Amino acid sequence: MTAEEAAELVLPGELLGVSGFTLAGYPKTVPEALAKRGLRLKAAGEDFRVSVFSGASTGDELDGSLSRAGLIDWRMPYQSNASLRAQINEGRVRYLDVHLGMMGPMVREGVLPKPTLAIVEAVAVTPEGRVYLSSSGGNSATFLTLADRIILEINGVYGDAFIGFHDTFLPGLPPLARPIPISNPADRVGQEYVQIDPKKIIAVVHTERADSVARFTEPDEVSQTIAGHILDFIRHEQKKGRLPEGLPYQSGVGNVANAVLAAMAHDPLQGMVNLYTEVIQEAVFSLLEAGKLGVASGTALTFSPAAQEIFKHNVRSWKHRFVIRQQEVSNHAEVIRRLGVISMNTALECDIFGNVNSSHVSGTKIMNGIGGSADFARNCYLGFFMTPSTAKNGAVSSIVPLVSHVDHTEHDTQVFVTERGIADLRGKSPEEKARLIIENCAHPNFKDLLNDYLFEGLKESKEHHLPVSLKNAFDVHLKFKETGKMRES
Ligand code: 0RQ
Repeated sequence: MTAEEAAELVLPGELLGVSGFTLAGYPKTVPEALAKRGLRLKAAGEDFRVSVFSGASTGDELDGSLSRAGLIDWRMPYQSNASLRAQINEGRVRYLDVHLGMMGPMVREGVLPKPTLAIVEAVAVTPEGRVYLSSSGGNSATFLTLADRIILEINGVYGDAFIGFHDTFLPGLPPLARPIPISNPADRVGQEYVQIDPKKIIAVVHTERADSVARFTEPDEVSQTIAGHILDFIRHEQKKGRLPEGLPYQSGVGNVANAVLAAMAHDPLQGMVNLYTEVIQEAVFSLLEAGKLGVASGTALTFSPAAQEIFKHNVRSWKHRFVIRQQEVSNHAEVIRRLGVISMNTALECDIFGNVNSSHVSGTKIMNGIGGSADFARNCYLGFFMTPSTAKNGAVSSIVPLVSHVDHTEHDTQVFVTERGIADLRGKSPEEKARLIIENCAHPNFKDLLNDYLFEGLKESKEHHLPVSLKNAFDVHLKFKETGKMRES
């Protein structure tokens, strides 16, 4: 049926379980039609809102159009859309920011309600109810299995050649959970499709629309410098015998993450690279071109339309290099720890004691969410948090006395990296960490301020373990709030 007809089947107040992870594989035309329907109903004086569970962030066609129409009541577990972000920060959308690897189990355990309607993008569906997902795994298998009604958007841009990338496996729940049999990023342990009861399908809508992922831009100088520090550090650790060669990488969202993969592709000393990650970004192409990609296992292929064309063109020869999993498996603590993943994620700010804020600007305004960063940071073999040393054209230091919101505690972080240098925090006391982070990672414009803070902290906490000065901890944040900069120039 048409997207408009399918949108008429959505009930007021219901919980939608949608496909999509970091702008890959989300339904497009049904959400847009639903937004239009919602606006019409609102104009007629009717209240029409829905709640949306997804894998992670979806495109503007979904999160953007539904939020602008004022339709979203409750949203989980991750977003990156400007309109939706504004509504969350205005308190108009109830947003819960949870670990991406935990969302599916929480729904299946009954801790969170099960979606009543699944709206999922797929490449194909068979009469027996085999659903072949498109460019992301996300939580789609969970939503398709639990929802009573299903709308499928069959997207023609992918073509049948896309079938075969997915490995759909859902671990058991305690007390029946068994080890997940993945001991190599390339291991396939499930099926290429999600099996559903075809009687649950209430609509099939055909579309022909690419994921709206922004074009990959060449890494800037700061990102390249950060990438260089990371690669040098990895080499150093391997030489010292503390880091086995060949461990797989997880790389987070954004420019710096892309820059690291690009740097690996161009580095003559770099051998084959395997990824056990959640988002597979476009930079993976540079590894493929350099003949250095072993296998990339993730839950989303986040490629711009131009990159999707290249991917389609090469899809048959590249198939054995990619595995798309459900996010519950790509982000599973057990597998990440077994494989010994090297994890690289971006921070908004890091403090001198080793805590990291990835999600809330000035402690209050959501940016995107914690995403899967903690699934990896907590369980990895070696973990980096990277950030440019300043933000907002130098007005803000990304290294602060105390983070204004904590996503990753000092107990879960290992190595901080800025363009200024690298701080290996492993095996260091709180004071040693503080001195190292200020010396190696902070921007010179903020070093004296941070050293002054540490001095105060050491004075204030004479007989305490952690040299935190409670009196001055948030001075720089308050200054930023009042003046738009963390210090007078
Ligand atoms: O603001 O948009 O107004 O210009 O924050 O910063 O430099 O564009 O950073 O796109 O690399 O994203 C942490 C958000 C970085 C991302 C974060 C302002 C800055 C800008 C964005 P403007 P950039 P990136 C795998 C892992 C959490 C989830 C995660 C993220 C905006 O990486 O969401 O890691 N991570 N998942 O100006 C005030 C500071 C600031 C600051 C930056 N210290 N104070 N503002 N900004 N630093 C993927 C998934 O899990 C799905």
